[in-house]
Amino acid sequence: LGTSLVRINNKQKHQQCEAEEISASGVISSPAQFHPATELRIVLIGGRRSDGSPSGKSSTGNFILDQNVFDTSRKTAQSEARQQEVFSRQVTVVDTPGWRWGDSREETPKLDQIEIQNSVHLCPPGPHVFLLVIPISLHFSQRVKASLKQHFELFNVDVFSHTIVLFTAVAPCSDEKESKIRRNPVLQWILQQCGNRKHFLNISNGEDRDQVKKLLEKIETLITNNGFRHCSVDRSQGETLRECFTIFRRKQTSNKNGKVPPDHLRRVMIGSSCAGKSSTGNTILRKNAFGVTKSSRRTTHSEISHGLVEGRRLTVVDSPGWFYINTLQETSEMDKLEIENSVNLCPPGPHAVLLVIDLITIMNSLYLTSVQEHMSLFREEIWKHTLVLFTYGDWLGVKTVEERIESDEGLQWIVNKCENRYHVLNNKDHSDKTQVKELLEKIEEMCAGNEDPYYEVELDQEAELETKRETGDKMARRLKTINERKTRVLKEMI
Ligand SMILES: Nc1nc2c(ncn2[C@@H]2O[C@H](COP(=O)(O)OP(=O)(O)OP(=O)(O)O)[C@@H](O)[C@H]2O)c(=O)[nH]1
Ligand SMILES: [Mg+2]
Repeated sequence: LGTSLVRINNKQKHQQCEAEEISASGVISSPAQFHPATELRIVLIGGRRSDGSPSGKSSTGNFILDQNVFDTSRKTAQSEARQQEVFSRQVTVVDTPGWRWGDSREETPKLDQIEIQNSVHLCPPGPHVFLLVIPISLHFSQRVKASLKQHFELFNVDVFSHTIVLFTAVAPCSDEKESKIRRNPVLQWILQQCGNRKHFLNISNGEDRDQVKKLLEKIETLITNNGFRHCSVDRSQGETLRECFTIFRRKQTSNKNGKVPPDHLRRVMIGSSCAGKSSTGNTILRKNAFGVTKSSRRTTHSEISHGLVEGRRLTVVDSPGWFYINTLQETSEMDKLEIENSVNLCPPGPHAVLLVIDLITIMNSLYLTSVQEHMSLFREEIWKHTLVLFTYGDWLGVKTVEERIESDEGLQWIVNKCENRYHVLNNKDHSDKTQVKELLEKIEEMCAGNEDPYYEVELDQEAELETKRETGDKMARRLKTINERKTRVLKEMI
């Protein structure tokens, strides 16, 4: 996206907003006052012929902007925005990939569809006009009509009411061409949908700038008729599209080990009680997925949640904590079962185990032993997939985390055991998106370095644990009934 995003300077943006505010409030009532517009935002759309030859959107873009800014030597794969001053207007043109004129939307590659959808987000706050670029020599069949309808649905807005049909040709417009348009029912249908707005562009005559001037004037008339409104654009859709892009790009680019990083990361959080496991899950998923300890609210069961973050599909498992200096024996059987079972909730196994440790508790020998013993609920190789996640980053003060680790032997042991993988989070700061992004990158690096990308779970163990848990649950229910009965009897006696 980086290259395709056009930087519109703030002043222009400001002017634009002002113009739109004024027009929206109706202060400017006469079209003459608005004409000519100071800024025009144009999206070029259209198809390709079945032999793959283009309809000329990129050439049209270059023609309008009077600059060779769009590459016409190859198929446009990405929507791109370019800006120039043309006839005293600041004109932004967005070029898009074309679909094949007769193809149904399903036949158009998904990435092209996303690129087409994204075009409207490249000219914020939204395009004034869509130019449907049609080479006059094209044969228009009923299939083309269906294809056009389906591809127009890619946009949320009523595209037709913002569209001008732009007939391109390599010769001047002739009567013969005019009559071809009149005779072709599909072309007539398209023109009707677009309120009969059309323009001819002889792209072989670059000298004739008057053609462009007239086009800009037609666009301005359209803007006036549309009540000076540009197409409204759903910003949240723009964000979702960017996430989709990242997923696609990541699929295409291999990481440095030649492995493709998993686009679906599974991770489990393990740690002592109140270390901030549930909060960490919420920070990563950017939502309140897990209940956070307030007074006595602690996590009692392993829970799973999902999300789409930084272009990755994430599965996060939260688990109950143990009292921080408990030996394994001192932790209740139910809690042990839940912790053990956490990794089974995301088969075939987690890519990362986040050993959550808060930076406010001193890692004394009891705490360290407790961590070691509770980690032994899993196979030794769990350490290869473990990253120390320090919470309470806001409590570090002027110290760096490295200084903190150096000053604490217990922490040193744990960080060494995890081959120096650690990350600091401040779960109270939801605005800092980079802390999660960096964590995801560290996890990917760990996956890439590991022979097995994830800690494989033993499926029969899951069934075994489930049976144990059910027995535990039954026992707990029985104890609860007995206790309730005892309480009732006692009350009656009293
Ligand atoms: N200041 C600060 N507070 C945090 C941070 N992370 C968590 N907390 C607070 O620490 C408390 C415990 O957080 P939880 O996320 O519930 O801890 P947990 O590990 O899930 O606890 P259990 O479910 O009992 O095992 C809550 O009051 C959080 O708001 C952090 O980075 N900074
Ligand atoms: Mg919790």
